[in-house]
Amino acid sequence: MGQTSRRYSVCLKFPTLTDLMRIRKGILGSGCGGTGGKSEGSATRNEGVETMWGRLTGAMRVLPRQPVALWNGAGMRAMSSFAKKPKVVSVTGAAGAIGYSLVIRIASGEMLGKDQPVILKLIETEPGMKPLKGVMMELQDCAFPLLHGLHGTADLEEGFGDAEHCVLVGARPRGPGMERKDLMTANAAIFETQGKAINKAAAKGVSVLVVGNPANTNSLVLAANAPDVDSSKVMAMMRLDQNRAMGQIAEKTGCLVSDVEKVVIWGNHSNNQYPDIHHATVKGESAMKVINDEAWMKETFIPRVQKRGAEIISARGASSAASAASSAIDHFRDYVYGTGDMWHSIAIPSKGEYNTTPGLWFSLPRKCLGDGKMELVEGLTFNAFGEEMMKKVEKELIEERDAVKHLLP
Ligand code: NAX
Repeated sequence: MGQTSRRYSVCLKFPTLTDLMRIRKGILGSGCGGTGGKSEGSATRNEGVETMWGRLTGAMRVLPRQPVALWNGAGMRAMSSFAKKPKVVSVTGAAGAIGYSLVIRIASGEMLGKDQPVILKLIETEPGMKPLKGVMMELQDCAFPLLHGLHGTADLEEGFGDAEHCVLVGARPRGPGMERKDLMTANAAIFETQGKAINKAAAKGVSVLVVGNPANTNSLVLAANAPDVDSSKVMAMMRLDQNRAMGQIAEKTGCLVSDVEKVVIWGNHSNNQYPDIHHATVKGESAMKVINDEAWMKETFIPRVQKRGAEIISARGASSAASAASSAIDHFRDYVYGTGDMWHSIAIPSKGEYNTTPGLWFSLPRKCLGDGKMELVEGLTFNAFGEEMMKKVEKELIEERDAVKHLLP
């Protein structure tokens, strides 16, 4: 990716009394931090996006400071939106299909809570800068009170600067005649560079969610190139697979998705993953007993979850975007706020649990305890079919790791 200093930004800060008086008089309307600004009326069409965002600075300054009703994942409560320090969230591939859906939801407070201001740093390739401008304009037009800063850049260190959470969506799509292996090498190289930049520029304690495929092996490459980042905070997204599996079980049993618990996606975000319902419950009853249809599980459910991405492409003519963005939101919200005894499939480096090869980003069931703390669900057993599925997906992850060995320092 071209490393340039090209960037766009919106700086939002709280108004002082003097600012408010000047805004009222129409003499403050553009420029970060309110210095040297033009009035809104004086900006012309050709002054560019920076100037338009400068206008936003003035507009948004007068918005907050009002108590608002908030939802923070634990329930409704009233609180000033200024109670918390803004968190920096960096998103790569922000102008792509998933990114477009994702950044709006982050800025609206769905990921980190409706009382948590955010500063968004959006990272794109050079060709992605133009559509990114458009995405940023839309973010501006949403007038989210929680959006306290907005920056767009192709420069990695700038984009990851002080990031507390990173959602890495940007990756190359598979081109004509490109083998999976070629795509893997091309994308893994992106994550090597991004790992180095995160290591250098992100905040201490940064947590990273890798969405770009192959997500599990990209996570491995990223963590290997970010030695100062806690590798257990580098996670490959499996939540979409989990949500897909829950949706299928809800449909099959005629229940609500919220009635379905303890579904596990073992292994990789790929066609070889093992969506496992042996421990799952529907309204507290064993899903295996409620469904009572092993053939459906093996011949319909598992392949459907594994290949859901392709099914969506053939129906929609485009890959899953809104559901992937929604799953990234679910993942981070639950990771930050915790969900008690609920199980989530999350891929972080294996320590050999469930006889998996240490160091692979092998998805296992975990409980989210809040503040990024997780606990492995232990003691689950497999039948012969499950053992075979586990071996198959582990073999795939080992092959992927071996294909990117040259990128592991
Ligand atoms: P798009 O092609 O619509 O968007 C990708 C965006 O990333 C583009 O705007 C592109 O300019 C940007 N980009 C490419 N390289 C970049 C780099 N080095 N730095 C910053 N930005 C970069 O793809 P989209 O549908 O948004 O999918 C993005 C990725 O998510 C793909 O790798 C896709 O395979 C993966 N997915 C992962 C899922 C998961 O569950 N883990 C599910 C959905 C999705 O398939």
